[in-house]
Amino acid sequence: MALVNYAVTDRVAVITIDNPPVNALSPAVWDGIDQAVQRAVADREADAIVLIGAGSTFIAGADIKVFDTLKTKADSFARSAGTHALLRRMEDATRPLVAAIHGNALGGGLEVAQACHFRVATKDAKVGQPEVLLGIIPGAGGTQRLPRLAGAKMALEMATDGKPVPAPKAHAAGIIDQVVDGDLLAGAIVFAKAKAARGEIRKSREIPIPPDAAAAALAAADAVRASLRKTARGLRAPFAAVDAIEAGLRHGFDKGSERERELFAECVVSTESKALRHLFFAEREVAKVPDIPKDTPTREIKRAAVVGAGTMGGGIAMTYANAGIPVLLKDVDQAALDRGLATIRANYGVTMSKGKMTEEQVEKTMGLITPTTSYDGFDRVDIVVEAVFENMELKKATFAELGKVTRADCILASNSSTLDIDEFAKASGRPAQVVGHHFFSPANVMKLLEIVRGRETSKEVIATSLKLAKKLGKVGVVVGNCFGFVANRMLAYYMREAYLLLEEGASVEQIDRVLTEFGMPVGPFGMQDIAGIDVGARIRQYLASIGQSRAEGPQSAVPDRLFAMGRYGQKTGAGWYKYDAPGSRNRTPDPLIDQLAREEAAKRGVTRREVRDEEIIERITTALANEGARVLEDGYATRAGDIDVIYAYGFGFPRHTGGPMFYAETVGLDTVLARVKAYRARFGDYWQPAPLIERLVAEGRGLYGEPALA
Ligand code: 3H9
Repeated sequence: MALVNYAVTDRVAVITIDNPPVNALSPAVWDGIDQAVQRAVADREADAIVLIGAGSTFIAGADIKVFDTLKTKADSFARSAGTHALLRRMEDATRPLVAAIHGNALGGGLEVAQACHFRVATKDAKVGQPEVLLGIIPGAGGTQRLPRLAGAKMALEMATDGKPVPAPKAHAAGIIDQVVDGDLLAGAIVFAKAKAARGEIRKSREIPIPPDAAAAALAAADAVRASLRKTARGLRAPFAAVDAIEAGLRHGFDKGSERERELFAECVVSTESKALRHLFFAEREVAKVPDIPKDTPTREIKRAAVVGAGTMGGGIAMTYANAGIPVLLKDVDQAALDRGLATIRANYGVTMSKGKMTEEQVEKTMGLITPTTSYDGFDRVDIVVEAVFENMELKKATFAELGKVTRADCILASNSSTLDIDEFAKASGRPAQVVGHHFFSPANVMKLLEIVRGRETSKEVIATSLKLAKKLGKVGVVVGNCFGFVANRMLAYYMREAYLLLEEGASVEQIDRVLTEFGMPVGPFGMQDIAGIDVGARIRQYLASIGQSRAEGPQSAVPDRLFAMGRYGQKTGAGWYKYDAPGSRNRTPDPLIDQLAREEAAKRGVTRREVRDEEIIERITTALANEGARVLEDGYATRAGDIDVIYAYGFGFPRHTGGPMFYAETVGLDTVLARVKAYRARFGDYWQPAPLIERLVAEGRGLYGEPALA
């Protein structure tokens, strides 16, 4: 089969794009469409043309891999001339040209459809301009044709938030001309014939924008820019999309198209776009674990149980219920269960107040959660997620019980964030079934699931976990079983540097501000106040009891002093910040922290100084990358990209940097290495370059196999 096929049915030329899995527009597909449309125009047997996708979708966009071949802005600008001319040729077809959309028409896919004269779609189809999510803008006329079809307000929204729009909404907006019930191709042919009979052709680029609408649109563009300044700080692409739309509104289609090409060319070679494209593929790559073949058998998870109705357990139960999987929620006594359920209800209340769920949906979902204080019914579940306190003995005892009360094929997962899951495996008596399922707080919101592979975890359990993660709406990443796994092992270094910077003279507010300006949703101290200072302190106590610490180097005593004072963070009304009341998010700086930091600095003989914002970023990102490289070399993560995905989804590490490893590569591994050496000279031998980084720098290679950003 060719990539683009041509046939004539009932005097309608049907052009079918067949480039599995998503009909991405590779150069050959672009050419194929172009030639097929010209053939149809010349075909005496055809009165109209339908363009449709084979398989499960219309066109998911340009082939993203091709963007890597665009090395310079000038090259990209020059090449886009061809695409624009091609779409204009399509639009100039002398017979009605109808796009028939099912599945997705995204990015270039929607732009191809916009260059058709009409668009019909199935009810469940979606259309969108998600380019900004890849750090680019619609580059095939989308910033010019969409405002003419849908109005500038909707076009601005679609081009800056990147969210797909369902067909009925797109129909109401004018993007889709007809929603087809029943067979799409048959419906499209009827539609196309009717247009041919009336001799109707409508070129999107010629749809006029009345002067009053243009004035309102310009005001809308300003409003969008103002809101992007808050929500898209540090990003270029969303602003570029607004600029391109505005250029069309002010100067017409041709000048607007030229501006679109310039802005697209500028964006496609940007680090922002390279980083976002890297994450797009890294996110899909994580599902591929080298020794777990695609055909590894998996089990269906129809019923689940969660042990421990605390914050994490409750969030995990919600995650299962949200995915429609009935779940038992067990805790030791009714009071604990009542507290857990009250929190769950409150969380759903917030979802409801945001209009994301109706009361009926909440009741139905909560009905899937069955509270219990016993193990009754555990013999019927397919998976148990243990979410009791982070305490080795308690967890081992829980696994010993679970080994007895569940079926032999039931998966026993632990939500431990740090501890050795092989210990739980041993305690359960069924090590092949034991796996770590490390959710991130809040478990019902954060998209990451670290799937921790124990020494004896079976391949079937890993494959099932990956499939289950998808069903739960999570991105599952398989990691090895070391202390803290990947996310928290690296986080210990992030936090070490934050504490030390504090003692050296930076303030809590400065460090949090610098990290949020970098793009983190919350700084390290704000994050700890949310997660609970007690959690980290208890882990440190446990490690001290077995003679270990989480990261080499000086351990600041400030967090433990806060813990001793009962300052656990938001929940106690005080932590690194002061809060209006326990549970409140309204925070103010607390001079006490500075005093504690001074005392600890004096004890360690540290001279306080003014710390530059840049040093904060450099120290923290260098610590993360250096430890990430060790994680990689030790084999606890499969690829550098897996670490990037973990940090993007587990901690909200800014996507436009590509994750901590990709960021290190954009900074330059040689620079990272030089920094580690400089820190060693300045602070002590606990700073040691990761051997992997030393080797890669010596060989002139990058973390991704190649010099990644050549
Ligand atoms: C664009 O169009 C720019 C324009 O303005 C034109 C400028 C000139 N390219 O996600 P899945 C692969 S920018 C290449 O697992 P799902 C994907 O890597 C583009 N490959 O499936 C995976 O490969 P593998 C704008 C692509 O069902 C496989 O297809 N468009 C592309 O969960 C299956 O993907 C977008 O940003 C692509 N465009 O979700 C849409 N798309 O099997 C990007 C997918 O080897 N795509 N692949 O791992 C998506 O959002 C989702 O893939 C989609 C399907 C929702 C379509």
